Amino acid sequence: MSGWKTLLKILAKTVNGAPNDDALEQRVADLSAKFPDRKLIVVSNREPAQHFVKEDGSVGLRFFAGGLTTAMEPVLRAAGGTWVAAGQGDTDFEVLDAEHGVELDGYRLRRVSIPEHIYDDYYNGYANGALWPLFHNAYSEPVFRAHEWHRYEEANRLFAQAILEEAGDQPALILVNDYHFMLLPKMLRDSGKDLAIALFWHIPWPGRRVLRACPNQAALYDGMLGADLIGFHATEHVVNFLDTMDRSVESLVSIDQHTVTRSGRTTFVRAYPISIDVDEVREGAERAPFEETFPDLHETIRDRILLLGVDRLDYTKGIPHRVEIFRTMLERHPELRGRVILAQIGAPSRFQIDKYRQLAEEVENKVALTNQMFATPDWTPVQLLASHYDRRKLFGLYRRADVMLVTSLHDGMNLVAKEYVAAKSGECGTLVLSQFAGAADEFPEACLVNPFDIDGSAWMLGKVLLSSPEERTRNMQSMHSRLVAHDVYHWIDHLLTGLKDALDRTEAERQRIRPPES
Ligand code: GDG
Repeated sequence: MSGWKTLLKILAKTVNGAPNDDALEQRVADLSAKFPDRKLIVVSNREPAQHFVKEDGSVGLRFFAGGLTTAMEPVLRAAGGTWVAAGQGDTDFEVLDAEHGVELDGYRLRRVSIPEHIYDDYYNGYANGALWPLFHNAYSEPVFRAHEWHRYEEANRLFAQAILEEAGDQPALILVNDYHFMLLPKMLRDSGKDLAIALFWHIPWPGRRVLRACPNQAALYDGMLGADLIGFHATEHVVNFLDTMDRSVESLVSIDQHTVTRSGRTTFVRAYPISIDVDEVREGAERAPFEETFPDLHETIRDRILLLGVDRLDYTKGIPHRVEIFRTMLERHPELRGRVILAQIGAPSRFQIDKYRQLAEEVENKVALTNQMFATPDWTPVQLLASHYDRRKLFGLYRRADVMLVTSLHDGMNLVAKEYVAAKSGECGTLVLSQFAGAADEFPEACLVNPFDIDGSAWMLGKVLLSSPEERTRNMQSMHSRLVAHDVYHWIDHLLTGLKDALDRTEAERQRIRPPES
C-alpha cells in the first residue's frame, strides 16, 4: 500500500528530526511491517469536506472547522485509504462514483446516506443533545429520549454496513472516531471479518458517577469494547474509563495492564494526546500574512496589543467567560484601555440545537455590553467575527496575536492552543489556557487559568500583559520545542504502535490458551 509508505516516511522524518537516509529507511521498514496488508478506513460522522454549488453554477469543495478534521486530514492525505462519513452537502451525492465514493486529495471519501429523520434524532438528538453534554460534565443538561437512542443505533448500523462494504474481503484497519459511534466497534466485530479496530475518543471521559445519568450505559460500553484499542487524550480519561468499566460492566479490568476483558475478548486502553501538523500551520502563517487576509481588522488594530480567541461557537469553550474576563481586566487596568483589542472568531456550529443559538446570542450580548462600557470614538475593545473562515487564513492571524485565549470549561485536548504555539514558532507570545483543557497537561509554561474564576483569571491576564517580553518568549520557545517533537504524525505513530501491540498480545494469549494438538 503506497499511501502507508508516504505516511511512514513522514513519521520517520518526524521521529528522527533531520532526515538521515539509513535511519529513515529502517524506520519505514519497521513501521511498514506493522500492517502490511490492511486497508486503512477512518470513520467519523462529519465529513472533512462538502460539495456545494457555487454562484457561477460550478461545483465547489468546502473544508470544515473542527478538531477532528484538523487532526485526521493530514494523516489520511499521507496514508491514503478511505474516510467514511455522513454526506450532507447540497451536491454531495451527485459527485459520487458507483461505489458511493469520491477521490479527494490523496484519499477516498465514502459518503453514507443517513435519511433526514434518522440523522436529526441521531446527531442533533442523541449524540449532541445527550452524549456531548454528558461527557463534558453536564454544563448543559443532557437530554435522553428513547426514540433518539433508537435512531442512534440505526445510524451506527448504517455506518457499519458502509464500512463492511468498503473493507470487502480484505483485512482492514478501522479507525473509528468519537462519541457518535460507541456501538460501532461491536457491530463491526460481530461481522466475523478480519478487522483491527481502534476507537479514538476526542472528548473527555468524566468520573463514572456523572455517567450514571445515561439510561443506555450498558449497551454503549458493550459496543465500545468491540474495539482492540481505545485511545484517549489524557491519562486522567484512561483512569476514569477503567474505573467506569470496573464498576458498571461485567468484566475483568486490569489497572496495571490498562485492559478490560469481557466475554474472553480484551480491549487495551491508552492515552495518545492528539496534535497538529506543525509545519502546515507555520507555513500557512508565513504564506498568508494577517495584513493581507484580514485587512479591515488590521486597520482597526493598528499597533495595539491583540488578544485572540478562535473557536467553534460551543458552550464548552467558555466564550462568554472569556469576554467577562477581558471586561474585568479592563476595569482593573485603566492604563490598558485603548491599547488592547480582543478579536473573537466564532465559527457557527450545531445551529439546529437551541442551546447553540442561545449561546450565540449570549456572546453577542456580552460583547455589546463590554463595548458599551469602554468604547471610545477610535477604539472598540471587542471585535466579534462570528463566521467560518478559510483555515489557511487563520494562521497569519494567530501569528499576529500577542495573546491567545483558550478558556474551555472542559475540553478533550484543544487544538487551537497547539496551532497558536505552532504559528508563533518560538516568537514572543502568551498562551492563556484553561486548566480544564487536555492541552494544559502538555503546556505547563502557559498561563493556566480557571475560567469559572473570572476575577482570578482577569488578574492573571493583566499580569501577563504587563510581563516582560523575555519571559513570554522563553515560555513560548519551550512549548514550541515540545510541540515539534509531538506533532500529529507522532500521535498516529503511537496510536498504530499501540494497536499493533494490542493485536500481538491478543494473538499471543490466543496461542497460549489453545488446547495442545494431539
Ligand atoms: C474535538 C474536541 C479535541 C475554528 N474556527 C475555524 C476553524 N477552526 C478550527 C481550529 C481548530 C479546530 O477548528 C477546533 O479544534 P478544537 O480542538 O478546539 O475542537 P473541537 O472541534 O471541539 O474538537 C477537542 C479535538 O476534537 C481533536 O481531538 O482537541 O477537545 O472537543 O483546528 O483551527 N477552522 C476553519 N474556520 C474557522 O472559522 N477552517
